[in-house]
Order: sequence, then C-alpha cells, then structure tokens
Amino acid sequence: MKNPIRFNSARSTLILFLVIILAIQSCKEEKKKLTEEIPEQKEITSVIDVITNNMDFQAPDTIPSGWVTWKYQNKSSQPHFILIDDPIDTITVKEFEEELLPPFGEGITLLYEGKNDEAFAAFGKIPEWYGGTVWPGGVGLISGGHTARTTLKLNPGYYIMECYVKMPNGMFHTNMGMYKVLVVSDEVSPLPNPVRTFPLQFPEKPVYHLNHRLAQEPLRSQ
Ligand SMILES: [Cu+2]
Repeated sequence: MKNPIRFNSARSTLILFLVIILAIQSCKEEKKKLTEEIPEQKEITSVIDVITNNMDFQAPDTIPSGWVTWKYQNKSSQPHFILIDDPIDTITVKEFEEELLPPFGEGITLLYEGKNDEAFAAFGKIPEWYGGTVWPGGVGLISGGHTARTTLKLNPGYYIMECYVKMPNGMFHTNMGMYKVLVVSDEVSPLPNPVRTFPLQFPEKPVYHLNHRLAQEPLRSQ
C-alpha cells in the first residue's frame, strides 16, 4: 500500500513545480508583450535613395527636412534628372496634372510639328499659378546606368519632383509620367550644415568670367 503522506507530498511538489513553470512563462510573455508595446525608436535618415527603372521615380513619399543627401540611381537606358518643384501652397498634384501638364504637352507637340503660332497659343494656357513656383534644387542630369549624389536643404512642405528631359519626339518626360509627390516633414535630418572648404573672394569690380586672366580684365564690348 502506498504511503499517503509521501504520495501527497510528491503531488504537492509536482503542483508547486508546475505553478513555478507557469509563473515563469507568464512573466516571459508579459515581458514580451511590454516589449512589443514600446515602439522602436525610428532613426531619422540623412540619406535617401531614388531609383529610376524606366520613366519613374522610386523614392520615399516623405523625407526629413534640413540637409539630406540624395543618392539617385538611374537604372534606365536614357539620361534623366530630378528637379524639385515647390508650387504655391494651394496647388496639389491634381492641378499639376490637369492644368499644367496638358498645355506643356500640347505646346511642345505643336512646336515639333512646326506650328509655332498654335504652339505658343497652347503654352499660353499655362496657368497663372505656375508663375509662383520656385525650384529649390534637385539632382543634375545623369546618364543611364550611373549614380549621382547631391546634398540639399529643403524646408518642410509639399513638393513635386520631376524630370523634363525630352523624348525624341519632343515630349517631356514629365508628361510621360515622370513626376512624384514628395512631402518634407518637420523631422529634421541629423546631417550638419556643410562646412566651407574653399573660400571665394569677390573683388569690388565686376567679374564676368571665373577664368583667372579674364577675372582681372573684365570683358569690354567690341
Ligand atoms: Cu527623365
């Protein structure tokens, strides 16, 4: 016959053991849950990647403000660039698409057909608000298969990046869909202000060329 005291003792030990295991497991799960609830600290980037595969911009929708380095890979077979448009605040990409692109497309087509008067009439339909656009920078013309880097400073706001290199028939890449909305956020890039590495001094006399010899002898009219 089993000893009831020893049997009960063994059962109690087993129960205690199970309770401890469950408590440890529960503690682990609680810890895991807490870890999941705390959002990871997102690092603000100072470098953005932009890729063109054909007639497109693969790029982040939102980038930080301040100094940011743009790494632009042109993976297509033709040259492209990035021009950043800063339209007046009331303009959205809808107006850009519906009011600005059509007259540019119509005008350039007519111009290539030799219909100059009609072309300029089409360009005349460019909306008045376009005059308020400013262009704070971009990445210069880059051949297919190459990568360009540039660092520029943007203030928070709403921008449109575009490439208006022309097709063989004269049509702008922008009209072929090569534009993208870009939001510059209030989050500031950690990149510090650039440091001057080459001092330029401008004399009081006007200088017409950066050529050293000509800089000392301003050009005279013939
Ligand atoms: Cu282009």
